[in-house]
Amino acid sequence: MVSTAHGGDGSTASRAGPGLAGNTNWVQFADETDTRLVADPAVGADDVQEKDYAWGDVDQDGDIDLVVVRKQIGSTAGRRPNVLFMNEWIAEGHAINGVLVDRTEQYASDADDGGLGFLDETNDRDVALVDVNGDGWLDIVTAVAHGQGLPKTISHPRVYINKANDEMGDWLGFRYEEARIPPIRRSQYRQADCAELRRGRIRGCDR
Ligand SMILES: [Ca+2]
Ligand SMILES: [Ca+2]
Ligand SMILES: [Ca+2]
Ligand SMILES: [Ca+2]
Repeated sequence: MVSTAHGGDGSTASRAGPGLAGNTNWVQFADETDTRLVADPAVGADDVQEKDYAWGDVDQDGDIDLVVVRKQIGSTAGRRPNVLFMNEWIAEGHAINGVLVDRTEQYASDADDGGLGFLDETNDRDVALVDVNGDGWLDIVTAVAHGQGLPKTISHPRVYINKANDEMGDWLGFRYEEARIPPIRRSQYRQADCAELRRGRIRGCDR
């Protein structure tokens, strides 16, 4: 049998029950990119860069937001800015609920190193959402692939702290805090040009 789930915006989605276990058409997806992704095509629908993703409710308003870290494709030194997509609804002026809007400049460009946070060109290969400082709000941790010879802020992993809400209840976004990652000695990397997050620890990768 096929059951139908109704979304909060009036949309419906079909879901197959056990009786259709062998049916390859048990679910259908509709391409709604044009109406659900609001961004410059170069960082949105037409983005050709290498990407890694993390998703979670970063502003704690009940819907899932999307973090995208970007770099040039492959094991290369090409750096690219990242993107924070916020999940926005009719209440925020959209025609439908569930629209991912590029809010990088508004919510992810704060930094204490004099830079522009997510808008800095970084060679990020990995990203994770985790509550680094234990305040109940998801923070962003990124790890780079190549960074030799570049300043510490570019060559090292980064932590972007979630600034939570202000006293009015409005979410404040993220701030890159440079000192959250100490300088990492070369000996701490088995391969100095490649780092990734495993089990919550920063380690060199084996590739
Ligand atoms: Ca959210
Ligand atoms: Ca939202
Ligand atoms: Ca990047
Ligand atoms: Ca936090």
